[in-house]
Amino acid sequence: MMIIITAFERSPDGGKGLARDTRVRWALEEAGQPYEARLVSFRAMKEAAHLALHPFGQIPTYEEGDLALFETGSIVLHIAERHPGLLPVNANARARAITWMFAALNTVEPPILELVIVKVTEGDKPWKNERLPLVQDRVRARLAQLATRLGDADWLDGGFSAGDLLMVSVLLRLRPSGILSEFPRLTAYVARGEARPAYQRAFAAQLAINAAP
Ligand SMILES: N[C@@H](CCC(=O)N[C@@H](CS)C(=O)NCC(=O)O)C(=O)O
Repeated sequence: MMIIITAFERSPDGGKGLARDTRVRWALEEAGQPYEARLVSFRAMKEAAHLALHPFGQIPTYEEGDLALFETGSIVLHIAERHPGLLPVNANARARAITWMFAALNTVEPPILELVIVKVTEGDKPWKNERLPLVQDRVRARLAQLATRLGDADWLDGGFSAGDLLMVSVLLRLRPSGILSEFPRLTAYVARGEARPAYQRAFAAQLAINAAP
């Protein structure tokens, strides 16, 4: 059964891999699963056909036969549970890897999203300049904790897992801010993720769409 995901017809980042379909593509590439991407415009994302798949009118979605999923955490977990390579076999190690998936999305991603909101969505508001340093410091605090836990290890808990896949994906969104480069261990961690052949294929696939005339 062919897997179909949705992605932006035109990604706001112009194809730098920051749209969230990249993390789903990456998981599918790690799992060796072929897929097709159905591209949606911003208008189509808010129309009934897409809302039936994604109640919040966003990308990505994931369809496989009669299964339809939304939310990248759920989609990556679904892929990781069905195919080897993204979750350890040992039950406790698997539970810890899933914990890192939640940590990426529930603890590390929210302050990073706040930063995007202050800079972009609320970029013209009078409070921007007062709020920005507060949000930047909240991001730095989280990154410092994460860098301490990572230490000199390559990955968060043993071998590469879906936890790392989501954590690297979340951290990548920080790169344009320059904050990531304040944390050499995390910079190297993200670079290790990006160097994975599966990531490179995922990145190239989304870039090809956005580079098309
Ligand atoms: N928590 C969701 C977030 C999905 C999300 O924010 N998608 C963005 C693209 S990266 C989107 O569709 N934005 C357009 C919109 O919200 O209208 C997930 O992880 O799947």
